[in-house]
Amino acid sequence: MKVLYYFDDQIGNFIYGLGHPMKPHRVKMCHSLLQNYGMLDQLEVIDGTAVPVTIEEDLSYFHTEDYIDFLKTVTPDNLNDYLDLFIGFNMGEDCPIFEGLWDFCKLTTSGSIIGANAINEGRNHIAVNWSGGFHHAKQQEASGFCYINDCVLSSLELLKNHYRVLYIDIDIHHGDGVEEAFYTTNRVMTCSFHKFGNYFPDTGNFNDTGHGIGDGYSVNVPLSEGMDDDSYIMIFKPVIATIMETYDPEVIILQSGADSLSGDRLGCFNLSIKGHGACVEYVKSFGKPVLLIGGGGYTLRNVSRCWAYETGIVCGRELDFKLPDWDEYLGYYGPDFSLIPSISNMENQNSKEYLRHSAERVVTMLKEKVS
Ligand code: VJV
Ligand code: CA
Ligand code: ZN
Repeated sequence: MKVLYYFDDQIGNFIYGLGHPMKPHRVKMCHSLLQNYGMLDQLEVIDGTAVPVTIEEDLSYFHTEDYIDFLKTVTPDNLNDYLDLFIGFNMGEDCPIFEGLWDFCKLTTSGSIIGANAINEGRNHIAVNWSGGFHHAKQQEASGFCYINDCVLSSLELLKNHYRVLYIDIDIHHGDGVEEAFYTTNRVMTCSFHKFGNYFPDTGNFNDTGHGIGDGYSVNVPLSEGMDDDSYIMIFKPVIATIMETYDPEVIILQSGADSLSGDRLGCFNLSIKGHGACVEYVKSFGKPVLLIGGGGYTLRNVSRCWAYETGIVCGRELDFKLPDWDEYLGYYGPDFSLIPSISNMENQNSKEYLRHSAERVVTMLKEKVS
């Protein structure tokens, strides 16, 4: 069974705005690497021509009609006619109205919904959408570069055929929109690892564990800057292993935001692509169906390499350390021109004691509340 891989060539052309850190072009750079590594034959590739005819209805399973109508209607040219809504729906510098926004929302979200649907129908065991992962979007509000929450929508799609869905989030930011959507249910467990303390969106502390029958089913691992591979895996493994034991999900969504990598323009962790990929490998090792989606990642040359490497991982293929030297974007990858660039020498502000204690705390909470 091949891995399903969603990519649409149009996505690379959308521009949030001059100087805006979110650059959809990174998805195209990743695709180019996959192509030049000869990976596309190993994948079942689908594109935006597969966008479901019901996509607008699908969006309304989470978002309100007013909000969807606004996104559908507003353009950079008519923006002034919608100023009240613009403010009410939290548009602005982080979430600008750009040319083609509605098409961008539909194209990126579709990849995650199609992937979830393919898993539901047993057509694929693993599905990938690097153009998804917009974990901050709320029911009727944009937030943190996110307009439509494909993480929530694909969870809802998976719930049609599965009783327990696990959502894991290794983006450096807290997956607040997904957590909020499923805060009071035990049918989707959310688990986010993130920088916490004076950092967007300022939520996701240990004690935020869910509410009502959902108590215990929101898992948060707040971290400080400088997380390196050893530290990350040291906390990731026991937390995920315990979730697999106690919750025993039938299917997993992994939001693999690449802003947790060393040298990210917005991030402050110090993970190598190997360390980031080790999380993907570990999640895959449980043998459950996985929907693998993108997210943050603002140093483009690292994002594309990371996601290409991780596509290799889910296909069971370790890509050559040396980048294909005919890649269209080869110039981005100097001076090393390797798949796995080295990390920085920044200080790790997470002590081993803090990490051990945090893992212990989360594991204890899970054993107490989840069964
Ligand atoms: O920290 C914030 C919010 C502010 C208000 C808006 N200004 C622009 C920034 C401070 C409080 N927003 C964060 C949002 C991070 C979103 C991360 C998304 C993901 O990776 O988790 C998932 C895809 C933030 N950090 C940095 C910026 N905004 C930022 C936005 C810009 C910018 C520079 C930095 C927007 C436009 C331009 N430059 C030109
Ligand atoms: Ca996260
Ligand atoms: Zn992020």
